[in-house]
Amino acid sequence: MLNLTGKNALVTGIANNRSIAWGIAQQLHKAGANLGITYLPDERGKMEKKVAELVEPLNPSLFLPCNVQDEDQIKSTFETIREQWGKLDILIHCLAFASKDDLSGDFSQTSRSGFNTALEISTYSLVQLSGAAKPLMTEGGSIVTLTYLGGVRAIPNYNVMGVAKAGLEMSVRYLAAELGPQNIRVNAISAGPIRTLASSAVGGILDMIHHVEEVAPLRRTVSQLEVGNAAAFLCSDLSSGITGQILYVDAGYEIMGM
Ligand code: NAD
Ligand code: 0WE
Repeated sequence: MLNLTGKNALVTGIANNRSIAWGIAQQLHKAGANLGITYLPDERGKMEKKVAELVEPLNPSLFLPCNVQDEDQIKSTFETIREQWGKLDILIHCLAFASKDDLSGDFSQTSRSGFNTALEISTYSLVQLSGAAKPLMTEGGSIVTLTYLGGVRAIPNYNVMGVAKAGLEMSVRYLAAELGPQNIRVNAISAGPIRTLASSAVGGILDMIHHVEEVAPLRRTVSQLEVGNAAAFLCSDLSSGITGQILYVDAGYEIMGM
């Protein structure tokens, strides 16, 4: 049923074995997709080594550095895809960043540079990567990004990231409208809180997780692999009629009023 054999999938946002992108990569691999993995390079090459070791069992046919703040790295990533693969079917956008200073305290005190950085890395990067992917998705395609309820409701301390996610969700709709005629679908998964590198650095994340465990209809949080399964669905022909949507994978938390 869920079959991604013959599909070329680029997965961004793997930092370690807790990354949501790692859960997605595993499920895409399980469904038979051919993987390309990008990582955020650092000066000492530590990230490259760590991510390379982690993803080795998935036999990625491409493994490339891609800092979305660097136009040249994006260009060469898609140039390599064109040369090595010829076509791209699936793009997973699974990255976000805001300065830690801007993820607590008063939202009104967000600096201009902090605001710009958060929206550049967390929001504009989807537009940028989708624009680069478009000419390579010659047989149609599926683009999936990750969002959070803090883009729709005011969640304490999410602050500038909430504005970034609101922009991301609207970008999904405009991209879906533009790319639909080329049979490229664009959707977002709104995941409930999960302990990852990004979320663990946030004060109070454990309290939020305990709150979800008490209130969500399923009385638990979700796992990276559950998000991965939803992503595999959105990348497969099983979801061929779905585009421009925000799919909540949050154990039902979003429907609750109290
Ligand atoms: P993570 O830290 O594992 O992933 C974030 C990734 O962003 C890392 O791989 C990091 O290298 C990458 N990144 C940061 N700046 C970058 C740049 N300039 N260029 C390229 N890559 C860059 O954390 P995660 O929780 O798996 O986050 C993945 C996505 O899921 C994010 O969009 C996040 O907002 C979203 N999300 C997370 C949760 C949660 O509770 N963890 C919930 C809903 C949505
Ligand atoms: O999108 C996210 C995480 C986003 C994030 C986290 C960090 C921490 C480390 C972006 N940038 C950074 N920068 C850092 O330096 N989530 C949905 C997880 C998350 O983050 C929160 C949350 C939740 C949930 C921040 C405040 C409140 C709740």
